[in-house]
Amino acid sequence: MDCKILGAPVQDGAGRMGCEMGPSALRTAGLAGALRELGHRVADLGTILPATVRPLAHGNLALKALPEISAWTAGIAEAAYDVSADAMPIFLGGDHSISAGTVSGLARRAAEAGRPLFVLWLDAHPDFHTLDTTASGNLHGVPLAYASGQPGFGGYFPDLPVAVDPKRICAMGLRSVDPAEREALNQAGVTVHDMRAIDEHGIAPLLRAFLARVAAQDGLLHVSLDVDFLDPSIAPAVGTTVPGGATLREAHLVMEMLSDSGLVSSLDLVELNPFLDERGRTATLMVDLTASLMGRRIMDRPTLSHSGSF
Ligand code: B3U
Ligand code: MN
Ligand code: MN
Repeated sequence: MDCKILGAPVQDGAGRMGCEMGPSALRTAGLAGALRELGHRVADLGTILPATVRPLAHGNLALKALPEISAWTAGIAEAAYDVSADAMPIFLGGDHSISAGTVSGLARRAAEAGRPLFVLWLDAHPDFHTLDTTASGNLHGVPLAYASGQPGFGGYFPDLPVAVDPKRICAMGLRSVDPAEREALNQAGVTVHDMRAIDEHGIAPLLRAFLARVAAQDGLLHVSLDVDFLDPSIAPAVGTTVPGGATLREAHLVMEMLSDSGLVSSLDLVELNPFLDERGRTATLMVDLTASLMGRRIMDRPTLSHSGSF
C-alpha cells in the first residue's frame, strides 16, 4: 500500500499543552520504519500548516482558541482532500480537533469518488459537542459533530462541503459522555458501542457487524484512534485519561480485524501527549497498533479465517 504520513501538531484544542509534540514522538517511535517493514511504500510529507488565523467572536465565552482551531481545520481539510487522491493518509496529531479537518477533507474526497465514507471513532469520548453545547470550551470535544454536519458551526469553522452521514459513524470505547452529547448522538443516529456493550458482547462481534455494513455498501473507512480509547494503565500519555478503557489485547484485535477487512482507507493517531509519557511507551504502543492495522501478525494467518474447527 502507498502510505502518506502527515503531521498535524495541534494542541490548542486540548485542555493542556503537549500534543504539539505528538507527531515527533510517533516518528521517533519508528512509525515509518514499521510500515516499510510490512512492505508498504511510505512517504512522510512533513507538517500541515494552518490557514490564516482571523478573529472570531462567539457567544459561548468558554470556547478556547476558536480562531486558531478554525484555521487549522481549514488547512488540514485541504491537505486531507489532496493527499487522499491516491494514497492512504496517516495523520499524526495533535489533539483530536485535527479530525474536524481530516474527516471533512476525506468526506469531500469520498463524495467525488462516489463512495460512502464510514468513520470508526475509537475514543473514551464521542467528541460530539457543538460550539454551543461544550462547557469545557476545549475544541477537541467537537470534531465529530462538525464533520457530521451538526448545527452551529457556520461562520466559525470552514463551510462543510460534504457532511459524513451520522448513520455511517460507529463510536467505540465510550465511557465519558456529556448529557448534550448523549442526546445529540441518539438524535443523529450514530452507532455507539460504549464500554458496557464491549463488556457484554465482546469487542469482536460489534466491530464485525460494522465492518459488514461498510463492505456491503462498498464504503471507504476512516479510523480515528484517540489514545484515550486505551486504558490509561497501558497508555498514560494523554491529558484526558478515563479508567476502564480498551485492553492491549482488545485494541490489537480491533486493528487486526480492520486489517483483515481491507476496508481502511485513512487513519488518525491523536491525543498523544509525549510530555505525559513514560519513556515513550504510549508512542510505541500507538506505532505497534498501527502496525497491526497495516498487517503485522503473530502468526501468518488472518484472525477471521477460523471456520468452525480448531
Ligand atoms: N466531553 C468533554 C471531555 C472531552 C472530550 N474530548 C476529550 N475530552 N478528549 C469536553 O471537554 O468536551
Ligand atoms: Mn477524542
Ligand atoms: Mn478522548
